[in-house]
Amino acid sequence: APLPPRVLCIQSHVVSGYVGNKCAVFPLQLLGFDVDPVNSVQFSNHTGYPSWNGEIMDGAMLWRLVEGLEANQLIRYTHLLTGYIGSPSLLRTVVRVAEKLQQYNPDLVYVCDPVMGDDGRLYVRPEMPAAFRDLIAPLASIITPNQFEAEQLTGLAIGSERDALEACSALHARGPHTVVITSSALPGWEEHVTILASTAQAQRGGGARQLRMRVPRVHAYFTGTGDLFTALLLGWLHKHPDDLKTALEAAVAGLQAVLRDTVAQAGAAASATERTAAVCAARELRLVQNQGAILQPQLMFTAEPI
Ligand code: ATP
Ligand code: PLP
Ligand code: PXL
Repeated sequence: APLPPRVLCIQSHVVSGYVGNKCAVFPLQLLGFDVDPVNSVQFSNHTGYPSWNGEIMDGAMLWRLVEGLEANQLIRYTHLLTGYIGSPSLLRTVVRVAEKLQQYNPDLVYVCDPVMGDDGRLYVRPEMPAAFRDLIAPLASIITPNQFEAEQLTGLAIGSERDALEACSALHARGPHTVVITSSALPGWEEHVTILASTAQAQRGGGARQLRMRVPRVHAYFTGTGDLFTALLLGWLHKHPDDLKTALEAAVAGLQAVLRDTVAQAGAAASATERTAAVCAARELRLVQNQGAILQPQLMFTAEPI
C-alpha cells in the first residue's frame, strides 16, 4: 500500500500572520497530510512590517531535531518541503536532512521553493543562488522559483516565454523533474501574472509537459502568496502525480480565492503604498476563512499547453 502522506516542512514561523509554515501547515493538513513543521525562524511577524522580533535557527539546531526524530524512528516522510533558508549554514544542513530522508525513503518527493528575492532584488546573501543551484537543486524533485529566482539559479536572463522555458530546461538538467516559475511579468502581459510550468514526466493521457497560466495582476503587494502556492502545489500534485495541469489549476484557484477575499476585506489598505503595521496586518492572507475554497477550489483559470 502507498505510504500515507507525511511532510517535513522546514520554513519560517510567525506568531501573528501568515508566511512560511503558517501558510503551509494548515492547507496541507486540510488536504490530508500529516505535517511535521520545523520552524527555521520564529518571528513575531513577517519582515515586511516596520519591525519584528525573534530568533533564527542555525544548522546545528536543525540537525539536533532530525537526530531526535531518527532516534525514535520518526523519520519516514513521503515529502520534504523547504522555503526561505536564510543562511549558508542552514542550507548545508537542509542538504544533509534531504539526503537522510532519501535514505529512509528513496521515493521521497522534495519540493523546494528557492526563496531568494523578487523584482530584481536579492534578499539573501550573494552566495545563496550558487548554493541552491549546486547543493539543493540536485536533490529536489519539484522546484518553484519566481522569474528572478529562475534567473539567479540559471544565469539566464528571462525576457520572454521562450527564455523562461529554456531556464526550465536548464533546471531540469540539474535534477528537478518538475519546474514551476510561479510568477513572471512578460512583455505585453504586464497586467497579468504569468505562471509557467514544465515537467519531464509523462502526463496522463499524453498531456502537454509545458503549461502556461495567466491570472490578472492585483495591484497590491501580498506576503506569503509564494509560500501558499508551493504548499498547495505539493498537495495537489500528490493527488494528481501525472497531471500537472489539474494540480496547477487547483492550486492557483485556491490561492486566487484566498487573495481575492483578502483584497476585498482589506479595503483601502489593499492598495496603500505606505507599509505601516496596520496596512501589513490588513493584508494578511485569509487562509482560515477560505478553507472551503482551498479544499474544493472552483476552477477560475486554465493552464494552456505550450
Ligand atoms: P517565491 O519567492 O516563494 O518563489 P513568488 O515570488 O513567485 O514566490 P508570488 O509573487 O507571491 O510568489 O506569486 C505566487 C502566486 O501568487 C502567483 O502565481 C499568483 O497566483 C499569486 N499572486 C501573487 N501576487 C499576485 C498579484 N499581485 N496578483 C495576482 N496574483 C498574485
Ligand atoms: N526575510 C525573510 C526571512 C523572508 O522570508 C523574506 C521573504 O521570503 C524576506 C525577508 C523578504 O521580505 P520582503 O518580501 O519584505 O522583501
Ligand atoms: O516568504 C515570505 C516570508 C517568509 N518568512 C518570513 C518572512 C517572509 C516575508 O516577509 O518575513 C520570516
